[in-house]
Amino acid sequence: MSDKTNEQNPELKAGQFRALTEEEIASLPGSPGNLGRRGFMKMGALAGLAGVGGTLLAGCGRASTGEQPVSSKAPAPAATGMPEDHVAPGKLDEYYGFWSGGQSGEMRILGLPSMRELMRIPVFNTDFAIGWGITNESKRVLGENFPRGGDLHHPHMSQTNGHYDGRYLFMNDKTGCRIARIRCDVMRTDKITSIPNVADVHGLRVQREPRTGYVFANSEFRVPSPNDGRDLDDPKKYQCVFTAVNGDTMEVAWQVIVDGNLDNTDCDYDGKYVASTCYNSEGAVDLAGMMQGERDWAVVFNIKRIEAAVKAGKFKTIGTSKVPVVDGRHGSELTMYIPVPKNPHGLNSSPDGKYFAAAGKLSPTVTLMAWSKVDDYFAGKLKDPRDAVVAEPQLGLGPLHTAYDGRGNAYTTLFIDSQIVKWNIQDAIDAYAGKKVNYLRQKLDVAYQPGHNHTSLGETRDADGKWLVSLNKFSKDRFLAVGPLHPDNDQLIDISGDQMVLVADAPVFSEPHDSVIIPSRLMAGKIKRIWDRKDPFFAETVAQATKHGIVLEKDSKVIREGKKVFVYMTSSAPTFGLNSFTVKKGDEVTVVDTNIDDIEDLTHGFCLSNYGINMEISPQETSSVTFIADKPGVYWYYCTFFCHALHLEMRGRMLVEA
Ligand code: K7E
Ligand code: CUA
Ligand code: CA
Repeated sequence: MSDKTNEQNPELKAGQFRALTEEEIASLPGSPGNLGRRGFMKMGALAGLAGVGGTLLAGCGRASTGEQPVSSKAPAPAATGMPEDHVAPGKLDEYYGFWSGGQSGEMRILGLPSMRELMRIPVFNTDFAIGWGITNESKRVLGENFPRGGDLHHPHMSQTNGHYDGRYLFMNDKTGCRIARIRCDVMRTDKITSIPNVADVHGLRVQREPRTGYVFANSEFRVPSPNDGRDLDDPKKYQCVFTAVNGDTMEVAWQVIVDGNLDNTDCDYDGKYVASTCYNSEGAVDLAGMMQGERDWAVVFNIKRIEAAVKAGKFKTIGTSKVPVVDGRHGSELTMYIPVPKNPHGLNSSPDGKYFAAAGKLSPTVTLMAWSKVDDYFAGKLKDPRDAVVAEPQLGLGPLHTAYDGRGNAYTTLFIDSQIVKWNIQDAIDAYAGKKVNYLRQKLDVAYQPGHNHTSLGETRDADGKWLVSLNKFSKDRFLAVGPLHPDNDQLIDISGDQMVLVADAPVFSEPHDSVIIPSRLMAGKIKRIWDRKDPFFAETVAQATKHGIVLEKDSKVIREGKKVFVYMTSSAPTFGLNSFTVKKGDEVTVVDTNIDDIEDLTHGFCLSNYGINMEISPQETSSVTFIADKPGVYWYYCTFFCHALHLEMRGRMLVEA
């Protein structure tokens, strides 16, 4: 960041900015004078953008949000009877929502329409309730020297023929350059893969056709290649790669070197292409530089050609990684670069399989491109990649992400305007072709500053057009004060009628970026309520016990191998199989606990006082933990899940001899 003075706020340096006061807003040229808090939020966001680098929003004045007339008034929610999101006590939600936990590193399960949080699944984070990052079973998934946390943005469920199939959820860790997989049958993270040759993993999507298949991952940050200390301050030599991971084995299949960078990604419904937005075609390393160009691009990857190139050995490897890396920079026959305005963000395929949309972010437009034109380009029938664009509707300020209802409408979040704009795809195409049609259907105020939005089933062929969630970054005054850190506000919107209707506000902990909404009927019978004793998640622990001659369901026994001590015990409400066990200071102790209760919901815990250890052991599960008994004395272990009237009495002693 330079020392140049910020033009808007002379007392601040470039790159620094503050929200304007209400008086300052009222005095701005073109200001309606008396802005409510919504206007205030918008101006704050604008001031932030304007305050850096001096480049304002591309191609639009501050107050212009497109010449097409549209009502931004929110229709009143249903005035009579129960609210639409009411799910009575004892009743079940119609949809699951799988929610990103952002910088908390976890994934969350919500019920819709109630927006009740049902469960948190630790993924990249450590979690004391579950013992994630503590148990041996979780460390086998995380790796021994796992980072402390993660930044989870994009959860997506595996698909078969463009339908959710209930097998896995895949998600990214932006900071740790990792991809994780959650098994939907037990809702537990079962694989984490580190992506080589990248500096982050941001956008993530799954292959729809014929199935997942590939998990596609973008990296946003450009770095030297390999990033081993060379070319430190020579940004021209930095690069970025696109990654495809095999969703079955979770091994990295191939990577593609690109020009610029990669932000969000989505694929087609034919298994042929995957596309990503790039906001840094400039290859800059500062904000002003990344906003220099009026256009960046969307890059399309030709999957079949990439596979063929890898098969033919037309690849290199980078550094110590063995992953095949092909060159997809300009001029390559593997890729297509479609110019789009300016610093695009979200990339979203329409559920009819025909189009993909890049949201303009710094341009008030969304660029709609046709997969059929991509076919034409790779067949040599389309010369100018820009001719793949079939519509470029002007929607409002700060378009970030687009969702679809399966009835021909698209819903785009406007970060700066704090609105969802509903627009009609065919009308936008007709308008682009020169017809006089109004493609705008409605603008709905949301509170405030939406990032992603998501429609029920909207990323599959089954888009049902019932619900839309707007994942808003700011909640400001919508909830009781809880300190300077505010919750985000995820709003539920009914889109089943002609007009969007705001139904509920749901506070959420930082920071959901994305979510998927899946009918509960689709998951019926797929989610286990009790562990299977043969489950692979703890199979390695079972194998080790078998070597010791232990039957985990029956035996509670201590086995010593030199300085290694294995403590096997059962848990059955309200007792541990061992009342006490004795070890020596310095021993490496492994406690293996098996919950032999087979009653649904009867979970036990094993918590060892003053050793920083807790683990969850659900019915028929085995959990284990290994630690050094480095402190002599008496240490109680106790059950942490209230399992029985005598739950508090469910405890025992570890005696550590000096
Ligand atoms: Cu828009 Cu990481 Cu999908 Cu956040 S990204 S909003
Ligand atoms: Cu077992 Cu509480
Ligand atoms: Ca740019």
